[in-house]
Amino acid sequence: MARSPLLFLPIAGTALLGAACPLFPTALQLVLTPNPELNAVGDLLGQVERVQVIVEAPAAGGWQDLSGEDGDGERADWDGDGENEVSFVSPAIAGSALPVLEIGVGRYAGQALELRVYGLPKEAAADPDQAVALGGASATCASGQVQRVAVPFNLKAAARPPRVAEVFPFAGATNIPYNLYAVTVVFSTALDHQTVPGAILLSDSQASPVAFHAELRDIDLAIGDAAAEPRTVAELILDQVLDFSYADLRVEPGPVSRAGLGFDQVPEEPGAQPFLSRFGIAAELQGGCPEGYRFDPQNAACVAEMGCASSCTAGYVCDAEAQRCVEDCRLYRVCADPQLSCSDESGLCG
Ligand SMILES: [Ca+2]
Ligand SMILES: [Ca+2]
Repeated sequence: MARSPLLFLPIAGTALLGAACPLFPTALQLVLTPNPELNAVGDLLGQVERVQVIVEAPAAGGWQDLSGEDGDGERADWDGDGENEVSFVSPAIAGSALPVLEIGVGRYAGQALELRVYGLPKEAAADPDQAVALGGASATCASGQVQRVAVPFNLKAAARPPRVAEVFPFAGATNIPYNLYAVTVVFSTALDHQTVPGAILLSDSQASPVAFHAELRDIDLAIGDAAAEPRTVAELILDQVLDFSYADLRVEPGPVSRAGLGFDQVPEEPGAQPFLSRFGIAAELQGGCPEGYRFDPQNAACVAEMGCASSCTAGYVCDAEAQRCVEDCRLYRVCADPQLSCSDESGLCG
């Protein structure tokens, strides 16, 4: 039997490995590690059929030093940077655990290898653009060692239940103007618009409904050269002034994403949870609209400025340039656009 550098071992086989002689004297074992705050192993298994690993050569010149150990790997310029990488694709995942991926390192012992891991959906070609899950690691394996590496591996936003990514005014804002023009809700992905309106509720301090009409639109959030990330925005245009002390915004489970997934604000809790925010309202305005708002003379109302410094919900970070909350790339460790790298400090791709 030909030796393949890429093996797929069930998690349950871990104990056996310690006793057995590894197939490759120098190898990396990638342990795919979902973040439970985003998705459970079962969520990934429901959508990921195969795993594609793309290994970046540590130095220019490609993979000629690998001496044939690329085995089943396919050399190609997978990220379009003019240099070849090697891609390995797993067989279809069977069982109830994510596979451990073993890669023979050969002469690259002692050198840092950059690995990108893609979760391919059913019937998809081995193409990173089709991936529904993403992860990556940088790993160095000493000669003669078998090195285990935990690899963050999570479903991409469009493949997870939709939730609220950001809201304007900021969730929990305490001094919003009584003549606010609108409350804006930005969802984590694009939704089926028909499923949205009835799910959004706004109520006053007496729990009575606040009158508004919703306008829905989709925006594309482009990060680098990667495929744009579509999101649905619901603008709740207020039909009354806010003459009470606070207002409660509630987004109930109900909206469904384009991928057919139902809303859930808290993935780590079983069942679907709503999004909740209470806004405190200023009865009087001293000197016009407060900071963070601008006056709109046409509607004689204060409009919340879209800015993200303090508005991002869990799992998002503020991209000051785009003035948007974007997904924290540290959840994947890599960026959807392979030309960009994820900053450990900011969680932004750059
Ligand atoms: Ca390349
Ligand atoms: Ca939940």
